[in-house]
Amino acid sequence: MRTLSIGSLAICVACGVVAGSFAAETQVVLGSQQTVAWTSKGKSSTARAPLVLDGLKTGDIVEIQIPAGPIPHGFAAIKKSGNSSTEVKDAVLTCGEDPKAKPNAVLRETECSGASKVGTTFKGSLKLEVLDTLKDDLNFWCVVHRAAMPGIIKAAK
Ligand SMILES: [Cu+2]
Repeated sequence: MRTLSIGSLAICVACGVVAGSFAAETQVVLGSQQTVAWTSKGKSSTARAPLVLDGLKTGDIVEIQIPAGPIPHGFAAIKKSGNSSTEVKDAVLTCGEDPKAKPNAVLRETECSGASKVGTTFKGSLKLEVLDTLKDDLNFWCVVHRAAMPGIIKAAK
């Protein structure tokens, strides 16, 4: 009994040290199954007001979650030019891509057990790690609902 409690204490101390030094955070973005919107931390996107994810640091994770349901969604980075937007591929290093091929990438897809989910509709989770190249705002949208479902990823200032 005594040996057990000492062992538990040692484990707790080690966990505290690990938790304290590991600062990366995950911001979860949900593709709503009630309406055409991204939601995160109680906020929702609209066609006129993008969902804003801010304070992102190198190593943080943006996790796009799309639950099973009637409304399909997907994630793609976009570039804005005046009133129009176009999907861009150079901003996200996707599964299986050589980092040297995309020196301008600001996000990296992780958990690559299959084909990349970037730019496609999917159900489940897409995790994107913030790279140290993220300085400028990165705009994104849903590949299905496009301009009706915008978002912005902002680096910590
Ligand atoms: Cu959508």
